[in-house]
Amino acid sequence: GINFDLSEDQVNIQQLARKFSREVILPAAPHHDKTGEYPTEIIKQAWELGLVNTHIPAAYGGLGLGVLDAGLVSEELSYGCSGIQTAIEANGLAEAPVILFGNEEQKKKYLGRMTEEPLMAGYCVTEPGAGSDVANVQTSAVKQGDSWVINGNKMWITNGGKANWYFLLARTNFDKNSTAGNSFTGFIVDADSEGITVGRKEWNMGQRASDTRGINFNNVVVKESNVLGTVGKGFKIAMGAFDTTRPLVASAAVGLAQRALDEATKYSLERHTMGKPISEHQAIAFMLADMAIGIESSRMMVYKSANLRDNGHKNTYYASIAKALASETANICAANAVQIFGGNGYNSEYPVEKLMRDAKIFMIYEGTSQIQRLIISRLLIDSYK
Ligand code: CO8
Ligand code: FAD
Repeated sequence: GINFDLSEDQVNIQQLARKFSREVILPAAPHHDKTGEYPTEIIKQAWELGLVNTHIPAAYGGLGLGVLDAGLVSEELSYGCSGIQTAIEANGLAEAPVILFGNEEQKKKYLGRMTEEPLMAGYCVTEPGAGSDVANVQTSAVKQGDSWVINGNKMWITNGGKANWYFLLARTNFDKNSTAGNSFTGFIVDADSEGITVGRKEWNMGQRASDTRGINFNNVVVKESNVLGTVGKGFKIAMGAFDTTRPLVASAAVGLAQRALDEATKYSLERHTMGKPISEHQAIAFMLADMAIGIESSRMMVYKSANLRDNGHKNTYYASIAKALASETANICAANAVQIFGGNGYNSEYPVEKLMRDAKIFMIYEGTSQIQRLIISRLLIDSYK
């Protein structure tokens, strides 16, 4: 039956992540936001505590945590700084295809090294001309002897300039009549391969601690042994990863939303107008209530979508609902927090303007809100046919 209690292990990892986030990440967040400096030292500390690469199975040196466990961690890390959390969780996204579709040798080599040293990884799917429309990816991989030669440009790659290796999606079937499900192949590419040029760090609206870059692949040679799964079946590999990671993006959005609610509630108790704390003006109290409604329902959708995945059920529909709901809730909560802080909310000496800038990307990366609705509506309508 349904049980909303977390296990003792889950409470423990949640507490560990909470303590680390509030004591280490949160105080450092403004510095990384202002400078864009990559949080190498913080990631190293998080890695030592087991808060990075949480889903790598025990056989390859990891903790082998489930999606729900990882969601508890990502919510807490994001509470401190969603930019730092994104840098950390981008590893999980790059690793997901390898965990799901890699062979023993690939897992040992590429997952194993992530648990031996605090390395980063990146997921290279998006291109300058293909973001939502993954089926339009143009990067090509052509077989030559027992290797593949990769050419193309990827864009907006998180950890782009920090990664040790990339998951990369490339077109391998050039027949115009071939379907998306048969046209692409997933590769593991070592980041120091000859022919890779990493672009500048992009200066984004928010989540500035995270490293986002374009990457050019020019005649990059990848061995056959680095093909993930079956040649031609990469689209499903790239999509399959999202069933694990979209609940985690949603949980990070919940973490940001919770931070906004905490900051706004505390401020509303301190700030007085018209002879009373602003929390006693119903207009403010109801904004707080709306934030709580959004956060509690988003968190439940995170738990549900993660729990289904952990129990081996198809969760695409719920992962998209969780992602759309939580990312939009985070934006409403951050905007409400700025409103509740008044003029102070608009100023960078206070924490909430950063939350508002950081929140927007949750509605864009790992599939925009429109793409989540496309996935949800397709599955919904199909279920009525
Ligand atoms: N699982 C398995 N297979 C799937 C899935 C799935 N979830 N979804 C689709 N497929 C299969 C289909 O069954 C179909 O197979 P077949 O050809 O055999 O019938 C094939 O894939 C093609 O599917 P569609 O016909 O549905 O393909 P469409 O071209 O219509 O488009 C989408 C599908 C849903 C629009 C897809 O292109 C999509 O998801 N777009 C959004 C892309 C996206 O989310 N990009 C995110 C990039 S990563 C990122 O942003 C990282 C953020 C930073 C890191 C954050 C830290 C966590
Ligand atoms: P477009 O696809 O051009 O969309 C433009 C607008 O049109 C959006 O509002 C979209 O919702 C809407 N739209 C598009 N198609 C439809 C449709 N069929 N129906 C309705 N509306 C539609 N990608 C990676 O591969 N790896 C990463 O690590 C990564 N990290 C990122 C980090 C950051 C900071 C950013 C900004 C992006 C990152 N991305 C990454 C890319 C991200 O996933 C894409 O930006 C996103 O999927 C949207 O693609 P796009 O930018 O090409 O927008």
